[in-house]
Amino acid sequence: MRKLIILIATAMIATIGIKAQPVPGADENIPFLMTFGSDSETEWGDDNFIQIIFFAVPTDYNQPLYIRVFDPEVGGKNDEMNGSWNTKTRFSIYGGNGACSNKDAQKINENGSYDSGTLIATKTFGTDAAYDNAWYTFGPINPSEGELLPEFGGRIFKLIVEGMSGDDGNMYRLFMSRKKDENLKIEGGVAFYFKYKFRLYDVGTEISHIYPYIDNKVISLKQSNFDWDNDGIIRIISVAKNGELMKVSNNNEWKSSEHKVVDAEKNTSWDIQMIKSKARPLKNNNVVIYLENQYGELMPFYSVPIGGIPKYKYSIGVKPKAK
Ligand SMILES: [Ca+2]
Ligand SMILES: [Ca+2]
Ligand SMILES: [Ca+2]
Ligand SMILES: [Ca+2]
Repeated sequence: MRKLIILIATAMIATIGIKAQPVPGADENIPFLMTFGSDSETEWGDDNFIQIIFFAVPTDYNQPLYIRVFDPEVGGKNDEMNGSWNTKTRFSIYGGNGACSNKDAQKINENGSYDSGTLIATKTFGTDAAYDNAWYTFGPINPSEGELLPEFGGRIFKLIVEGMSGDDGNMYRLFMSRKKDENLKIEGGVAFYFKYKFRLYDVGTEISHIYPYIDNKVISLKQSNFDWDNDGIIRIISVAKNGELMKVSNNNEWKSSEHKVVDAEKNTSWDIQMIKSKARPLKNNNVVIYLENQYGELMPFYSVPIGGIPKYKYSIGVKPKAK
């Protein structure tokens, strides 16, 4: 049975993988990932100056792959200046045993052996006009160097982004590519993460999304978000939920809320929508969010929704009257 579930999950990841390699994903509608320098105050929106992103490569892919970073440096366009530019950010790619399966790599507070696995490539960026508003490419990487974890979609690579020093905000985007100099997706590839740090759009008309997959064992989900600055609402759309609200944090604080899973939601994705305040949309709003199941385990969410974007079904969502 477990094998069957893995096969189904792999097949679903394969079908959604077509547009899965940009991070943030196209369906997430998030402008940039974000990591601040380690000397920053957390009230700029980054709670601990580390971001971890995983990439899954299907086991039948045997060509070189590349992990590309848009605007890896901190300066010029896109980034957030605090005083003067003085920030260094290190990007490191890991594969091999433990890269993803080591539980320290799947925790909220990155400490312990979160850098588990085998280091494949690393580069530290300061301010660098050559990579401002432009791509830097890691690779070629041999796909066999990834950690084999079929339940996560194949061979897994881990990208750790660390703010090493300074106090500015690094904005960047990622792409797992078949080519060195352009973004060409790997069929069936996907990205996933256990904790996500990013920039919201500046305008109040944009809706950003994350898509956790609700597997059979999840009966309740607890979300925690940081430094949302009360910028609008966060709500759940699923086959059975039509806008259930999640608690939203203010400046430099965490807020959590717990949400029950109903049977109809098992083996579907949730669409967690982040709807900015139309009345007073904040500029440069950096935020953090993560999700836990009822065991306190972090739940991965995917760069595209597994099984597609869920739509509310009136017949499921309407609760029968109590007798
Ligand atoms: Ca600075
Ligand atoms: Ca820049
Ligand atoms: Ca940048
Ligand atoms: Ca913020």
